[in-house]
Amino acid sequence: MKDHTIDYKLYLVTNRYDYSDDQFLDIITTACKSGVTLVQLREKSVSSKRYFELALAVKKITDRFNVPLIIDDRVDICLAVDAAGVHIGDSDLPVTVVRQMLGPDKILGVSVKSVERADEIITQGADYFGVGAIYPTKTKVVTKHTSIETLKAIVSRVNVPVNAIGGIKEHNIKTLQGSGIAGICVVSDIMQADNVESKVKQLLQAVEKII
Ligand code: TZP
Ligand code: MG
Repeated sequence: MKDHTIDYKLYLVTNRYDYSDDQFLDIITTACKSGVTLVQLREKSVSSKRYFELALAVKKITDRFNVPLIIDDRVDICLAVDAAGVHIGDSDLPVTVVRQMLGPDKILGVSVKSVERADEIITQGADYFGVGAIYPTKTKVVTKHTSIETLKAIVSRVNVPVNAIGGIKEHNIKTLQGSGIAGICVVSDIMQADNVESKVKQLLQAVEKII
C-alpha cells in the first residue's frame, strides 16, 4: 500500500562518485540515522544486475531506519526490490505508462522544469514533483536552470508536494522561504560532506525553518 505519510523535507539523492561500495553505503547509513526523510538511489550507466544489487543493499539500510527508498529511472528495479517508488524525468518512459506499470500503491516522482510541463502532467498520476536545477550544480545531470519564480508558480498550480533540487546547500536554503516547497533534494552537499551527520542535522534545521 502507498505510504501517504511520506515526509519530503530532506530528500537525499545519491551519487556514487569514486566511493567504494562500503563507503557509499556508510554515507547512506549515517544520513538515514541523522534524519534524511527520503532516499533516492540514482544510478546511470550501470548494468541491471549492478543496479539491482545496489538497490538491495541500500534498501536494507533504508528499511532499518524506516526511510522510504525511491529508485531513479527504473520501474523494474523498483519492483524487484519492492522499493517505495520511482523517480522519472523527461527522457524516461511517459508518466502515464510508468503509473500504469507501478500500480496505484507506489510513489511516482517526476522532474519538472517548467509551468507548461507541470500543467501537462498534473493529471497523469505523479505523487510529487522535483523542480530544478534551482542553482548551478556540479553533479552530473542533464538539466537546465529553473528560477525560484517558476518553482513558486508550479507550487501554486499543483496539489502534490514539490521539492526543490539543484545546487541546494545549507547556505542557500533560506532563499527558498515562501516558495511553498515540501522539501529539498540534495546530492553533493550530503554525499560529499566532511561530516555527514552534522551536515544532515544542519540541513534539517535550515529546511524546517522555511517550510
Ligand atoms: N536534477 C536536477 S539538478 C540535480 C538533479 C539530479 C543534481 C543536484 O545535485 P546537487 O549536488 O545537489 O546540486
Ligand atoms: Mg531519469
